[in-house]
Amino acid sequence: MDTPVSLRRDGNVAIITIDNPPVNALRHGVRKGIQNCVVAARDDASVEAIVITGAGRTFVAGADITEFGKPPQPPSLIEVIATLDEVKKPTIAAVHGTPLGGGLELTMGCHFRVAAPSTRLGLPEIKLGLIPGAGGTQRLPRLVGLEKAVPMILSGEPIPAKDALAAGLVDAIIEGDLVAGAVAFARKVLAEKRALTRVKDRDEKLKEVRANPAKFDEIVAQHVKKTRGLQAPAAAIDAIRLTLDTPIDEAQKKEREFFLKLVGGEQSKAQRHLFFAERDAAKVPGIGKEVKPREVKKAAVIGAGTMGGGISMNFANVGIPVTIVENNADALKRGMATIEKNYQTSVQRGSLKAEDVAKRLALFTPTTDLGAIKDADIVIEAVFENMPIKKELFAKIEKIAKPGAVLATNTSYLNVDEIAQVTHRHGDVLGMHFFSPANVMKLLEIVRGKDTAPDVLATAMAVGRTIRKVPVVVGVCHGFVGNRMLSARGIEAEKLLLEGALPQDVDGALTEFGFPMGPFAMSDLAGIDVGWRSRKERGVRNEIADSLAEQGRFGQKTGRGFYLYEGRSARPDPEVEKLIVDASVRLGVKRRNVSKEEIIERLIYPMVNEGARILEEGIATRSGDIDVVWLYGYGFPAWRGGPMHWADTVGLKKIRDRLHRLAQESGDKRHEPAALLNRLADESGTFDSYGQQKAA
Ligand code: T1G
Repeated sequence: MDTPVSLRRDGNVAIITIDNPPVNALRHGVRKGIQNCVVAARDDASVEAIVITGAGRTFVAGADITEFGKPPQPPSLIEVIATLDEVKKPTIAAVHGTPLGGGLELTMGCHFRVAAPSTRLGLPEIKLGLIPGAGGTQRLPRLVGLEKAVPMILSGEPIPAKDALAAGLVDAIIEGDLVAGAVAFARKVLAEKRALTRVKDRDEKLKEVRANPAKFDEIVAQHVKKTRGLQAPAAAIDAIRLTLDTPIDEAQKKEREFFLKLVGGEQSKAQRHLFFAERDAAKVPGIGKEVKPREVKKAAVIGAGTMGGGISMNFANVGIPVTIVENNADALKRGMATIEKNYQTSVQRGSLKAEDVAKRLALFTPTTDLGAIKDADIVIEAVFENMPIKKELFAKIEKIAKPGAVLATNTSYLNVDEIAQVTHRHGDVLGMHFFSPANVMKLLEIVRGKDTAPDVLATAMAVGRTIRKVPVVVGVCHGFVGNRMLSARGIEAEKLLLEGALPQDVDGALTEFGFPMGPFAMSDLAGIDVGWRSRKERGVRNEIADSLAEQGRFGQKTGRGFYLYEGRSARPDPEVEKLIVDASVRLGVKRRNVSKEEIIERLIYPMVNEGARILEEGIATRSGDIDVVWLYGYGFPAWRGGPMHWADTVGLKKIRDRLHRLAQESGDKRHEPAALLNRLADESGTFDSYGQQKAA
């Protein structure tokens, strides 16, 4: 018998407890259970008040996302809340953990909300490409006002209990036993004969904006971000606007229409795919709960350059002491100055308090003595991307580092197994590939070497989560997952320039697609010279990028690259256009018109093809892992779900056929469809179904 909801009594108070681990999601059985219990308590004359609470680590964290897209089963959440609305006895929601989405909406069917001190309350639907669909856009503004509700709904970010109390979202903070406190609160309401005003009937906080509707647009303007093609933010604004002039029952119907349109749309499907893909990425084959991570209380980072400095900040930001090593005092001084400057920038932006900067800087031990890493639990090397230099350093590190220390390299391309070979503790070595700026970018590619010990991998994953990164485990190959696919895109981008496109055409098509920036603007930001030097080492040439570098055009840092720069603003440069046209002539390439569609196909299809090879080789466990890498490491638009999910929506047969034609037209073997892509295209399969088959 499925009984995720129970009803018990504490004298004249009925207590309804939702118990559906892990996060009390509102699946069908839960909604039905709540409905039945509310009706039972409502109709029991001996019950004078009702408390609704959740068992386990959190109150209801929302609707059950896995049920979206499936046939609806009554009662819906709206029906459950409507039942609550009609209860003439005090109803109190007692919340802890993260009452989110439908969970918070459920509480807004109650007369009162009380919360444990550490509770975080919010409506995160926008992160799933949705809007609140059970009254949230109408009821939250009635409780906290539009100034507070608009940013909560548009950002999807939760607020802490004390802010919720101040805003009127909760009526009391309960220290100690939450349910006992809620029952006492209920009895106080009864004793004081407090008015039982339904949330849906509370308009006082809407009066000011209703009197001056233009104020609503001002509020929205303050909080609406650049949405680059996202549908949910506009729908959320349209729904919230209904609070100004539409009776709530009618407004909730409209909200529901907006919600249903989004839930059936590609964008929300893509963002829901990423929600689960991010959680699946944390599940590493062969690393079950029985594999215990090693304890990490002290970290050491070798190299205080851009990457080393950013990596070190991650540890200090979460209170872990970090030794940062440079091979000379000047470089160390520069590195520490950059770290301090980064912190001061956060203070100016208001995302950090001045006293926190001092606390964090106090956790740094800057030194030029490599010996100082001797008592670190994890050592991360972030020196120049050069194999001989890294090998020489690892040979030294392993002689100093204490037994059991995890030895990680931040290489972005090189062979981690080859680096491990210079040590006598291969099992302790792996890659931890951070992305620049390392103190900001959330992605962490954890490179599993062929001898990396399971508990070392588990330690790196745990450290990754502790420093608030999204860790994804990848195998050893050139460029791992992200950079390997990026190279496939980069080669094609250069070819498109030779064939007729200009940097602004290619970047324009990609930003229109949803990326924050295109390959050439990105190259100018990272520095054209970085790729140029590594290509020179490998004896390969990108005709246009290298010609620019040879002219000292390194990008933003020299004020000119693929674009001309005034500060950060870029504009096309006729000199670059001439350089490109001359290169086409020099290489005998006849220039032609290149459409946006072709640009997108030529940039992303080869990435997908490389992604398929990466899956075949087992460098990535699931296609979802690749999507998470591209979301958090390269700005792939979330509403497209990542390159592999997007490919599934385009259709693998179409992509395979286009790549095949491209291979024939260009003679470039790289475009020959990967075996996996061929197979899935022939079977009308998807990368997602391939992942499920493998997981089964
Ligand atoms: N539905 C189904 N499964 C869920 C879920 C949900 N809402 N939330 C979490 N899970 C699963 C998750 O996949 C994982 O499974 C396990 O629970 C633990 O999650 C009508 C339409 C609550 C802050 O968007 O943000 O309500 O991997 O690893 O880090 O208006 O989960 O173990 O098999 O993330 O402690 C709105 C989503 C839904 C909140 C906990 N709610 N969840 O974080 O654990 S839309 C949300 C979270 C809605 C209404 C609308 C987080 C968390 P597995 P976890 P965590």
